[in-house]
Order: sequence, then structure tokens, then C-alpha cells
Amino acid sequence: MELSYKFPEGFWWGSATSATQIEGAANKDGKGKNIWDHWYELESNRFFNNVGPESTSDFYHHYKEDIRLMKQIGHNSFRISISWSRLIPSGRGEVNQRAVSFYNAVIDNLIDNGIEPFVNLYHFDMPLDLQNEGGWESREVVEAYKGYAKICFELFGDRVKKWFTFNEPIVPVEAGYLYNIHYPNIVDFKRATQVAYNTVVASAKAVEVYHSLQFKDGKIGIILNLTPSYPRSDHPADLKAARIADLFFNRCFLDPAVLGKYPQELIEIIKEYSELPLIHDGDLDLIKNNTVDILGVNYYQPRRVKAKEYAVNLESPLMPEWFFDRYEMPGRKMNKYRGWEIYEKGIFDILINLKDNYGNIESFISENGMGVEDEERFMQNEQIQDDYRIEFIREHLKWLHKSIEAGCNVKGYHLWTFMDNWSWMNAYKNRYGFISVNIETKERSLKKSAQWFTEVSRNNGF
Ligand code: BGP
Repeated sequence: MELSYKFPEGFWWGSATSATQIEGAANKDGKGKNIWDHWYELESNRFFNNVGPESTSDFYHHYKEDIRLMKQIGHNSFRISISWSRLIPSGRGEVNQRAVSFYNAVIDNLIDNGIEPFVNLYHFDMPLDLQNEGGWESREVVEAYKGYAKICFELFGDRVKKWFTFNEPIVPVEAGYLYNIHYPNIVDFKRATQVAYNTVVASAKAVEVYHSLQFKDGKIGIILNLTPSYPRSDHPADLKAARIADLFFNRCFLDPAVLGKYPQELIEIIKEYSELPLIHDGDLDLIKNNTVDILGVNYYQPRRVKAKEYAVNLESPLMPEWFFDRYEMPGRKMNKYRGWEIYEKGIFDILINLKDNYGNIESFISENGMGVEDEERFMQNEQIQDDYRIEFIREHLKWLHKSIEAGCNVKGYHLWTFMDNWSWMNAYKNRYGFISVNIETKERSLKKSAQWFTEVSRNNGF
């Protein structure tokens, strides 16, 4: 078949998920509580329609059926995360053997079906006991994470060849310590800086442990939501605003993870306006010597900024927004079913930046997707006719293909997400899956996009 967009041999086609969002069984089989279980008990009204993490698509009991569906729609790879509090209920110490059996079964089932497991260690789900010790602000928790990572590698590393230390580590920083969106709902720039820094140290420690175990053919990386930062204009003040937003939201993780060091300009800003985090002896060498092998790129939408129009109130708590204003660019294309901007070329810009400034590190698109509210309205002939999602994926894939032609080292595309799932505060508001899930009966059915993607992955292009 003549294809306009043919992808390289061995390209990874699949989708991504996270434990808390798909597993369900939040209080079953010895799982300990994490911050989501706890926060829901405290303030269920903070969650859309009061729906909490107990009630998800129930992958815990449906994984065999789900893996069959993955195979049916042509996946050759699939991302899960391990729930830290399921595997080690208190965060450190005793390992829950029922969790070991569950993750072994999932991994083996994927491999038996020709689907490569991509496994992430941390997707926003701190065990409650460790949060009570200070969460990511605490160096003891960093050590507990290192122990957890080692246990995962030892249990599953003989079969799992693609590991990730964190998904979107900026999110717990922003949502949990700056903007009062996630638990522990702290608003404090200095504490946020410590959390960000400790996460970078934790990631480097996991990379160090993984490499020391010398698994054959294994790679370890990190997954970052790289949000290209576009200025309103070429005016120096707008350019500076965009550069600072890039430092705060992208480079604070990207540079240490891939280059092994922090950007000097970021250090200067933190020093000038706040305090540097507490740095332990040896940390900077650890970061320098333990860069990642592979990078997952989550891309949803760009960040558009302009220079600040009004002076900031120096009495108010320090925020990244002291340095730039959001720019609502006239005429930008929006996802009218969820409210995020759609800018397909962003994916190309990110990958070109990785090629030019980050040693063309091996990468893949680890999340990209289109959330839609009330998606049942598109049901026809018992199937969700999500042509908008097909168009969304296709247009992003065109830019992805262009980046490969331009020499970018990008090896795969994972949609967020496989099946509709529970999305934190938004619960089931926005649907993203190839597969729709009836939340009451847990019945799965293929959306039109799943059928389209089957052809794309089978043909390795379109
Ligand atoms: C990403 C996260 C996912 C998922 C997705 C959709 O940033 O990695 O975990 O939540 O966003 O988010 P939402 O449901 O809020 O639209």
C-alpha cells in the first residue's frame, strides 16, 4: 500500500495509563493508602461529581480482557505505572505479595501478546505514610523511593526493558505546592522548589540503581510534559517572559535529567527571589553522573506568554507568574470539547529542541491526546464516532513524521489513553480513550478512533 506517512521500522504504537487512574481496587488485596485515597476521604467535594479513585475502569480485574483489546487494536507497546502503595503499602518495608502477583501477571500477559511493557514508577501517587513524613520535601522519602525503585527493578527487570522514574514531575510541584490543586494543597514557592529538587535527586538515584544492576538491553528514562513556551512577539520583554516560563516549567527537569546540570539562569532567578533548596554533599555529582537513557515526551498544548503588564505585588507569595502573563493569542485553535489549545506543530518544535540542544536523546511521545466532555453525545450505531480524535492524532502524527525526516531520534507514539479513566480532580469529566468504558457496568467498547489506529499501527503509517 502506498503510504504518505511511513514510520521507521520498529516504531512503538500504543497508549499510556497510570495505576491510580485505571486499576480501581483501591482498598483491596493489601494495597496501602496513597494521597488520593486519603484526600478523597477528607474532601470528596473537590472531585468532579464527588467521584473518587476507588471507582475506575477496574483494570485490576479486567486486565486480561484489556490486553486482548490492545492486541486487537494493533498495540506493540503499552505504558502502565506501578502503584507504590499497592506494592509496598507503607512506602518502605514489607512487600505485598498479591501486588507482586498482579504486576507479574500484567507484564507476562502483555509480553505473551507481543506488547512491550513500558513501566513508570511514580505517577502522582505518594503512599500516605510517606506523605505524613513530609512527602517529597523529605530526604528520607527520597531514600524510600530509591528502595522502592530497586525492588521494582529486581522483581520485574528481567522482563521490563523500558523504565521511567517519574511521569510529569512538575505536576506534583505545581498542583501540590503552588496552586492548591492537588493534595497536600500547599502554596509556598520555597517548599515547591525543594520538592522539585528532591524529585530530580530521586530520579537520578533510581537511574544509578538501575544502571548498577546491569540488565541486558534495558533503558531507563523520565517522562516530562514539555510545554513549548511561545512569546507574544519578538520584543525582548516578551522573549524574556517566554524564556523564564521555559526555565520554570520545562528546563528545571529536562536539563538535570538529560544534561546532568541545572541552567545557570534558573539558579540565578531562584537565588535572587527566594532561596536555593537544601542541597546535600554529592548531589550535584549524582545528578551529573546519572542522566537518563531515554525521554518520554507528553505533549498536549503550548504555553503562550507575554511580558508582565503590571508590577507584581511584592507582598503576595512568590509565584512563577511574577515573571510573565498568560497570552490568549487571538485566533488560536481550541479543543471546543475540553478547552485546551490545539497546536500540532508544538510536537515538532519540542523534538527539534531535543535534537539541537539535548544531544538528540532517544525519545518517544509518551502522551498526547484529546479530552472530550460528555462524549456519549457522539454515540451512533452503538459506537462513539470520535472523528475529532482521529483528526487530532493524524495531524500530530504528520508533524511527528516531519520531525523524523528532520533527523529527530523519536521512536514511538502513545496516546493518552487506552480507555476512558478516572482523571484526578476531573474524575470522568474528560474522556480520552480509544475505548469507552461504561462506568457502571465496566463494559468496554471500541471507539471509531481505535479502528482507525489499528490500521495505522498495522501499516506503520497512514
Ligand atoms: C496528563 C496526566 C494524565 C492525565 C491527563 C489528562 O497531564 O499525565 O495523568 O490526567 O493529563 O488530564 P485531564 O483529565 O485533566 O484532562
